[in-house]
Amino acid sequence: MSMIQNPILPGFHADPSIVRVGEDFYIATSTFEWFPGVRIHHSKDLKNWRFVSSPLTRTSQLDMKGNMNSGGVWAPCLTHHNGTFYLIYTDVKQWHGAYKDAHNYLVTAPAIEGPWSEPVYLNSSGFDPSLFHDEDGKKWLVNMIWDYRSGNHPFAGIIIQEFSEKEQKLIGPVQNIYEGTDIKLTEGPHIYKKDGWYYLLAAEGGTEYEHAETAARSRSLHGPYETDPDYPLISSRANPALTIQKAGHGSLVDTPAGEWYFVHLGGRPLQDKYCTLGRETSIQKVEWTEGGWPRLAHGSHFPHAETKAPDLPEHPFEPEEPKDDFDAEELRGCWNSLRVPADSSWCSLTDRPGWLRLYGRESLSSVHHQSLIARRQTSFYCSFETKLDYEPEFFQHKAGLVVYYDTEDHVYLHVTHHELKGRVLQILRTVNGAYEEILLPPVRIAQQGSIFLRGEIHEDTLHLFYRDEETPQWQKIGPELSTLHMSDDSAPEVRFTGTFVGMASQDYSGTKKAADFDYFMYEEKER
Ligand code: 6LW
Repeated sequence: MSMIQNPILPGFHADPSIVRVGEDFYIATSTFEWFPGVRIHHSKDLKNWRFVSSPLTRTSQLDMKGNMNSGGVWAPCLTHHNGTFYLIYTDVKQWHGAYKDAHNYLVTAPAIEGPWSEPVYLNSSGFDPSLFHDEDGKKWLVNMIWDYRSGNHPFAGIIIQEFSEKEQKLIGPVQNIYEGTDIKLTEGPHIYKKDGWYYLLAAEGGTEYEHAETAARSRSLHGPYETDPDYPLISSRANPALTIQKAGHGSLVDTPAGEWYFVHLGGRPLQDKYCTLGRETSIQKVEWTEGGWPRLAHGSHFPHAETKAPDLPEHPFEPEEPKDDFDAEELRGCWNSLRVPADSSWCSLTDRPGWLRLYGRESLSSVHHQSLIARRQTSFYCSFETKLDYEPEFFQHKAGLVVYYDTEDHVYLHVTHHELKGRVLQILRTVNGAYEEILLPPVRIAQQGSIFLRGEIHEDTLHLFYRDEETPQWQKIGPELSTLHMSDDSAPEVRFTGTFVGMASQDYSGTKKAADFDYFMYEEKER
């Protein structure tokens, strides 16, 4: 029997929304403050997945300049109807404390690769918006709603409102259709119609170790919705032995032959707590009871680390090349920037052909104009390296290799200038927003020529290395560092992304000094 190994999308890929179009499956996942917005993966067998598109590529669709960490694109919803893809998404500007500010939008496209439309503004009443296409042709926006009157626990249920395609706006009354169960914090809704029932699936319990997904149903879209008497459908609650923790928020899909699957988020903790890879996407086979409720096919509420594959021909894709030589004119799909697009004002593959040039801008703690390009860490065992041409003239010129969670937590091995030593290497680390220089004094290096920088991650440890053109062997630099602070679970406030590795460049003087990267190699290792 063929099995699917979880997670199917390793590394930070949270809040999966799945849709089938004919024989093709697509999953859209959240991207938060990373640009471009929303990642879509494609599969033909639910087992093998490849990245296919990121719809939000322009600031007219998504401008996250100034957005707080873990704001931006939360839980998107991807659907397909009459030859058109519909993507509903939130841009969360601010969400800590009593002040909530999230805006919901719709974009559409004739094909998954685009072109994706300009956005239609929908509402700002809550987050996790999704779209339901009813059989009568009407479309309904479904989202969790904040109760702005009620302080710290402002989750007030799931609302629906009609979306008029003709008028391109929401019309008619807002109706609260479901207040959730005693697990509380009901969010992430998706509605499905099956055998005359409207099924409402919603996430509950907050997106950490208490997370869960609950099903409810009604004969009418407008309710009343009855909760599955055996809820939740899935949760890792109270079972720390499970490989996949935090199981919850997800969505349902069927195969052409009528087999059902639930894709959901989950985290794999290090030391029983720290999910440095963020919340990843897993899949479980689902069966329906005679009474018409969905159940995990293996017969419990707990996520399994593998699930039975559907009866579909296997369809593997070419694996991604570990080394990116930056020879193309556009960045590969694995690369991301912070909050705004990687445009030619700071990021170029053509100003020095064959190299990625980053014009230095603000610090790694800026929520506005960072020159940083990074990719997800997708394995607990990996290495990454780059070759850098950079001639700093001032201590506020920096460029190098970064391991980045957010502005509060990152590690930076970089080349900079020291008044007495000239060109030096330095390691900066920020833990929970507190900044420290790990390497004091900085290490003097060759004053000319390329510098090679490397990192190796083994579970919760990070080692850094360098060499120059004259020395073929890597030299270790700095102490062994812990990666645990670069996780969802290590900050005082809940946060949602995961660890990235990449390249960055700063020039606080405003003159945009260039740093040139010849390649970036990311390799996964056996344990
Ligand atoms: C997601 C929502 C949630 O939109 O976390 O805690 C958000 N709740 O469902 C980020 O994944």
